[in-house]
Formats: sequence, structure tokens, C-alpha cells
Amino acid sequence: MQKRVGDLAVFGALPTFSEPLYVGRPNIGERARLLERFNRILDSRWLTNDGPFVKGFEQRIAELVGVKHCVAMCNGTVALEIAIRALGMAGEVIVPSFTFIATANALQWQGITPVFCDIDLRTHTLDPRRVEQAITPRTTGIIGVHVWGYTCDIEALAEIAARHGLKLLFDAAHAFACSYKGRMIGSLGNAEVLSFHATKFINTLEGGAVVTNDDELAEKLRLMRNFGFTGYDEVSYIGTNGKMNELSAAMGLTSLESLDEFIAVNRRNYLRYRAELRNVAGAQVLAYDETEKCNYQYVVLELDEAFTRVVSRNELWRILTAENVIARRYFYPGCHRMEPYRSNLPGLQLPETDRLAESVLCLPTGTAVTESDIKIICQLLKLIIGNGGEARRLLDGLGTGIASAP
Ligand code: T4K
Repeated sequence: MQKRVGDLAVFGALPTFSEPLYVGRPNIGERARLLERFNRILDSRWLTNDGPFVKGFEQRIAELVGVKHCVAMCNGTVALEIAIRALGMAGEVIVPSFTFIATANALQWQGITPVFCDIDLRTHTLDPRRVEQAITPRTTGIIGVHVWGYTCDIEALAEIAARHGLKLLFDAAHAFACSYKGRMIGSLGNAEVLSFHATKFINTLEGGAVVTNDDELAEKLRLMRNFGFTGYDEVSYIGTNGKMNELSAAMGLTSLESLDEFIAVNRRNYLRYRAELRNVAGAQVLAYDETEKCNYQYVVLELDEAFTRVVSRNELWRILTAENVIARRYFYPGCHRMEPYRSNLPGLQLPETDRLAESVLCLPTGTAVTESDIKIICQLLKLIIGNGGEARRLLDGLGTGIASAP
């Protein structure tokens, strides 16, 4: 373990970790049960198209979330696209720019304009006051994103949506198994979208779902997911193919059996990071509300401006990457700074989004990261953050362009 800034890998030493440590290393669950399920599926030769494993997975998710309907999909992005279409969104829809690009693309993909709205830095989610200001006669809906499992200001958004006759959809890709004022995420707004991508703490390899209490909407979602078929030779909607397959559902069911264990590991990691970094001036690990249910799947380090004025977040990210600590800059640089939005919206100013996108780093966690890994990662962080001035001097000496690197 490096004792001096000059000994860091970015300056030529060997990396602290011989193997990379990732943010999104998939949780596997009970391998024997998974393989047993895979074998049953192969033996049955029923591989997809609303099979028994998908039905079982949907039922389990609906129970856990406390909703009437779960419609499983092939991934979270397609689930967003189908939910947007089934809700009849059109024209303009208000979304945060501080989100994964899928949220915005799911709109643009179907010719709907995402209207990027700034966030509230306290919640990292849509600022309701600004949402209200962004409404125009073309607005048909709002998509709130529960970033990191931090929930949107649900009441304020619901009130605005109701007053303006807008649809309200939540992108809850980060927030499965989290609660808001005691209610499980998934049961809010007109519908919510979940992701079970490999990097999510519960995964179906690739997968997603729309959850809702609205019977009519659920019926539409099911039709749209399956090309619009209402009978063997009868199509009544423009549908697509959004179906989840049986192997994915088997992975999901197996994952769900370890849900408590995965959350316990995530929480243990989060608390270890919090404890190790609690006295570090210049950075803090974002706190989760312990009175709510939380999946703790993201450990988010927020850097103070006093530190980033000396060593930028991007430089810190480069330094950690050189040590094989593969932290992620979610959601840098913000959707509005990616194509086609950057070119379409040249003058758009989202100062809070920019500030957040340049000050946070997601740290490695999940079942593939041990407490001793975290201790070492935190020692590295303390070394760098505690010696920012010296790091700056050495970085300047490198002359590799690290300071301006993306
Ligand atoms: N809305 C929001 C708010 C979302 O965050 C997402 C997805 C969506 C919607 C869309 O849902 P999906 O259509 O994806 O179901 C990852 C995930 O691909 C993406 O699902 C996720 N959000 C996003 C936050 O993170 P990348 O570009 O960071 O993926 P990647 O390949 O760099 O993986 C992250 C880390 O995980 C890597 O450093 C390596 C590790 N990894 C990854 C995979 C796939 C593994 O160790 N094993 C693996 O199999 O997007």
C-alpha cells in the first residue's frame, strides 16, 4: 500500500490491486439452484414467450413491490420505451439530464422531445419548482428518476402532474427494494420502470420490468411487449418485442432468493466506506435514510469544491483507475452534454446538474468487493484527498494532459 503520493501507480508504480475492482460486478446467487433451473428450462423446451419462469418472476416482483401488475421486459430501456408509449406520452416530456442516457433516449427514440430539467442538489433528482417552469402546451408527461435509490419529491411531482393533466412515470432502475415514506418504490405515479441488468444488485442477465396498479395500462403493456398480438392471428396495437426469456427469469428468481443477503453485503460495504472516510475533509460518502428500505447498491463519494479546485474529480478518477479501482463517474457529463442533445440544445444551462456530474464518483461495491478491499481503497482516497496540493504538483509535472482528460 502506497504511503506517499509520489508512489501512486499514475506516477509509474505498480497498481495497488492486481485485478480490477468494479462498481457493477454482477451478483450470482446460488449457482446450483440457477443451473438446476436452467436444466429444467432446457428439458422443457419452453424458452421464451410468457413462460412459467417469467410468470413466476413477475409474481414475485409484484409481491415484493406491493403492486397489482409486473410486466417483465427484455431490459430496462425497452421497458421505458414501452411504458412511455403505453402511457400515450408525446410531444415533450420533462426529464432530468442527471440520469443514464437510456431515460432520454427512450423518448427521443420515438420522436418525443426530452426537456431536460435541472435537479435539486439535496435529492439529486428533479427539482419540482423547475419542472413546473418547464411545462409548455406540448408537455404530456414527467419522468422522474430515483437516482442511487434517492427518491424523487413524489408528492410535489404528483401534484404538478395532476394539476397539468400530465402522465407521471418513474425510472426506478436504481431503486428496486427501496421505499419512500414506508411505501415500496414501484407503486408510485402511473407506473415505474425497473432494470435487472447484470450490473444491478438483482439481475436477470439483461432485463427490466414495468410495475403498476393500473389494470388497463398493464393490459396495454403486455400487448405492446408481444407485437400487439391479441390472439393467434390478431394484432390490435403497434407492438414490439420486449419479452423477457426464461433463462433471464430463472436468473432473476435465483437472485431474488438472495435479496436480503445482497442488501446486507451492500449495506456492510456502504457502512465500511462511511466509517473509513468519516473524518476526511474534502469528501463524503452520501448518506442513505436508515428509516427507509434501501438497496445500498451505489456507494457515492461526493467531493467538496475545496478539493476539486486543486485536484478535479476526473483526475481523481484517473488516479484510482491506475490503481485498478474502477470507480464510475455516473452520470457524467449529463445527457444534455451528449449527442444528439448537445447539438440540439446548444444554449441549455443546467448548473446544478453540471456541478453534481463533476463532483461524484461511484465506488466499487457489491458481493465481489471485500471489507479489506474497501479499507485499502479508503487509504488510497485519504492519501490523495489529504495531500491534494502535492498531488497537484506531481500531476503538473507529469505533463500528460491528465488534468484536461475527459
Ligand atoms: N435508467 C437508469 C437510471 C439506469 O441506470 C439504467 C441502466 C437504465 C435506465 C436502463 O436499464 P437497462 O436497459 O440497462 O436495463 C451500466 C449498465 O449497463 C446499465 O444497466 C446501468 N443503468 C448503468 C448505470 O450502468 P455502464 O456503461 O456503466 O456498463 P459497464 O459495462 O461499464 O458496466 C459497469 C461495470 O460493471 C464495469 O466497470 C464492469 C462491470 N461488469 C459489467 C458487466 C456487464 C462486470 O463485471 N460484469 C458484467 O457482466 O452501464
